[in-house]
Amino acid sequence: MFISFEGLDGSGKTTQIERLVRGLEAEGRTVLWVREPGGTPLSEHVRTLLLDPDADVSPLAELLLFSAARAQLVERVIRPALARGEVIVSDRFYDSTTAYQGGGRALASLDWLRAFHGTVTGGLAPDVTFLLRMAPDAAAERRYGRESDRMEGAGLAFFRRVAEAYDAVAVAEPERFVVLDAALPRDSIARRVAEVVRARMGAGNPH
Ligand code: T5A
Repeated sequence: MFISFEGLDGSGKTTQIERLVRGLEAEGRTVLWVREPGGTPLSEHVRTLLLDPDADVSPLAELLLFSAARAQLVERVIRPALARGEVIVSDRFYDSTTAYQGGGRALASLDWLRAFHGTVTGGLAPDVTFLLRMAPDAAAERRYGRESDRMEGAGLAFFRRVAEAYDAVAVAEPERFVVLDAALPRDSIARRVAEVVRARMGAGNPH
C-alpha cells in the first residue's frame, strides 16, 4: 500500500507520519517512510539544490528537478518496496508539484501536470493521500521563528495559490484524497488517519 501526505509547509505532515508509522510497525508491518524531494542519494542532492535559499532556480527548472528526484525515488526505492509487500508512507509526492509548481508558480494546468506525473512515475499513484488542510497564514505562524528554505521564503500570495491548487486536486480525486483539518489536535488527526488506513487495508490492500 502506498500512502502519501500533503499540505503546506508546517501543516503537520511529519508529526502525523511519525504516529502512523509507529502504529503500523507496532502491528508488525514493514513500513518504508520516505520524503520528497529525497529518499535516494541522487534525490537528496537535488533536495539540497532546490531548498538552498541562495539558489537561483527558474520555475521550469524547479518543476523538472522536483520531478527528476521523484523519478529516481520511484524507480530505485518505492517500486522495489511495493514489490516486497511493504507499506510506503511518503512525505509529499506528485501532488506537491501540482500545488507548488502548478498552482504556486502558475506554471501548468492540472491536466498537463496529470499527464506529466504519469510519465515521471510510470503511472504509479498513491492508494490514499491525506491532505492536511490549513490556512496559509496559520501555517506561516507555525513556521514562525525557524529558518526558511528557498520554497518557504516564497511569500503568502504564493502559499495561497498552493492551497487553492491542493483544494482543486482533492476535489478532482475524491476517492484518493482524505482531507483533514490540520488545525485540530494532533491526536484526533492521528486517530482519523489510522482509521482510514485500517479501512483501506481491509478493503483489498493486505500490506
Ligand atoms: N516542494 C516539494 C515543491 O515545491 N514541489 C514538490 O514537488 C515537492 C516534493 C519541501 C519543500 O519543497 C516543496 C514543498 C516544501 O516547501 P520539506 O522540508 O519537506 O520541504 O518541508 P515541509 O514539507 O514543509 O515540512 P515541515 O517540517 O515544514 O512541515 P510538516 O512536516 O508539515 O509539519 P511538522 O509535522 O514538522 O509540524 C510543524 C510544527 O507544527 C506543530 C509541530 O509540532 C511543529 O512544531 N504541529 C502542530 N501544532 C498544533 N496542532 C497540530 N495538529 C500540529 N501538528 C504539528
